[in-house]
Amino acid sequence: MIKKIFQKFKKNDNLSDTEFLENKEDDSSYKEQAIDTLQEETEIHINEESTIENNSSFFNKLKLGLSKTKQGISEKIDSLLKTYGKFDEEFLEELEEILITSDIGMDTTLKIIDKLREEVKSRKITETIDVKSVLKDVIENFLTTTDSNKLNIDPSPSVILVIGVNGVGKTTSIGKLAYNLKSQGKKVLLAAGDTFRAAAIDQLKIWGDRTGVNVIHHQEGSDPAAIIFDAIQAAKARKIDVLICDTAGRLHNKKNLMNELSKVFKILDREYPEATREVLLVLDATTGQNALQQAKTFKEVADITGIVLTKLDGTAKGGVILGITSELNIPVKLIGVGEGKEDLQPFNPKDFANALLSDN
Ligand SMILES: Nc1nc2c(ncn2[C@@H]2O[C@H](COP(=O)(O)OP(=O)(O)OP(=O)(O)O)[C@@H](O)[C@H]2O)c(=O)[nH]1
Ligand SMILES: [Mg+2]
Repeated sequence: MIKKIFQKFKKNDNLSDTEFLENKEDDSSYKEQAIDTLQEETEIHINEESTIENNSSFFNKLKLGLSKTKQGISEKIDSLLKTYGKFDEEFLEELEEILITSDIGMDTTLKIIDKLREEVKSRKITETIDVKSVLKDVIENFLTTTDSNKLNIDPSPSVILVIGVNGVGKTTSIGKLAYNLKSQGKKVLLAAGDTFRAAAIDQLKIWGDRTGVNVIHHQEGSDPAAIIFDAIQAAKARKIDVLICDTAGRLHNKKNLMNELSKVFKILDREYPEATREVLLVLDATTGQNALQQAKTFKEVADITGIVLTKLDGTAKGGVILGITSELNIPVKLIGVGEGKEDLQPFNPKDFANALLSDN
């Protein structure tokens, strides 16, 4: 192995293998340099490979993650398109039923139907076969809000506060996000702001170990605002690009939860005003219309800048995403499609509409 490494350096030395090895075998600094270079090259190679793999598998993974929701919407729409030749009010009524049962919600469904009717008329479409692409456009439009879907972490430093009720997937999403940002070369730090349960702190520490990211934590029951304070100081001292803060989802009551959040916001305002701020509300797609209700409640107390919609892989209720974006005008920024560290994807309205209504 060492010989192989040395051969990489031999090019510049004009020596035979044996001479080279004899000269260099006991030169430890040379050895270290050679090993470092080889490791670096291997890493670059692995990263290149995984980027290529990610690009080609990205859309497939999204489709796979959405397979249950697709079964609920896409397959039913396809069979409807086959049954009805003509685009008429009866067709629209059937479509309305499919959308409502996919958890898109009544209000949003009616708006989608109205928009579809309008678009079909203006594009002079009469055959149902041509309706699918119009519906894709309409859905993409409903998923698009005035704010960008891109995670707002530039310029550095930035802080991401992750909020949401218990069990929705906050800590898991933080772990995945830390992995994702670190892979992009960012310096990431985590703050264990959920002090309500000891297990919550341990869970974040496990993600920290898994992703090689440090976690600032105190003990169970300590003041979350104090942890956020310490984490901000650490982030400044260590020149961290992105500080991600976990928060409790479960407290004795809603009032306590909201008070705790407002204390955390005060610390952020006072101690880290220069940081680009992102407040992500995590919602569990499997809870359907309940997720919409949670979003409305949190919106009253927090300036939510984006939504992370988790567990899309385990539900046929992914349609709720349309209700959330169109009713609240908050962009979905990330979606969770599994429990692994790579199962968090950036959200893009066009890709999502295409994956949802794709033919296979
Ligand atoms: N299938 C699937 N499971 C997920 C996803 N995201 C999170 N989970 C699972 O959901 C469960 C709850 O996730 P947590 O990250 O602990 O949720 P939390 O919001 O931090 O919960 P609390 O700390 O109790 O407030 C865990 O078993 C996760 O593995 C996802 O995108 N897909
Ligand atoms: Mg948690």
